[in-house]
Amino acid sequence: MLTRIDHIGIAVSSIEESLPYYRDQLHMQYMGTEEVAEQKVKVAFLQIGESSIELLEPTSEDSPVAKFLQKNGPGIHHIAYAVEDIASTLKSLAAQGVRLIDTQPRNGAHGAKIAFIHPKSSAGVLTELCQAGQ
Ligand code: CMX
Repeated sequence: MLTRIDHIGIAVSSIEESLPYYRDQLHMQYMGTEEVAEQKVKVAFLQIGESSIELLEPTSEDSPVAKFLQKNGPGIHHIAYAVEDIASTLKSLAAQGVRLIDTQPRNGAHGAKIAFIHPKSSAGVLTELCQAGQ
């Protein structure tokens, strides 16, 4: 069902301040920044092999990422796995009793369809499934 690690999401209070480390010191390829208004975040993508690092900055005080930062400070927020067919993957996981946050896909960055698995089913790690946009 899963084909690779699509990205690792890292919560930051400022993309502008965090980007130089990844782009200029680690020399990851910066792919651009995009706002996902629906989820109240701005995301910057940095390519590393077949995966990427996603820096997540909240765009409002009531953003889930702002709450994460208040509670934990900056750090790893989620891991995302690429899937070919998100709807059938969600159906299969639900049938196996996996607890889902999203039973239906929502819109992610780059036109992707995404869905979150509840961390209670994934050893405390917020887990995202990600079907690439066409
Ligand atoms: N790590 C671990 N646990 C987390 C977590 C995290 N980063 N974020 C939330 N949780 C836990 C909560 O504590 C809660 O646990 P309990 O049910 O035990 O209380 C549970 O997950 C559900 O969280 P919630 O905030 O109550 O549920 P919501 O449905 O309101 O929101 C979620 C869940 C994950 C969508 C939201 O918290 C969030 O992080 N939204 C931002 C998503 C994001 O990163 N979007 C980027 C899109 C770009 C892309 O990747 O394409």
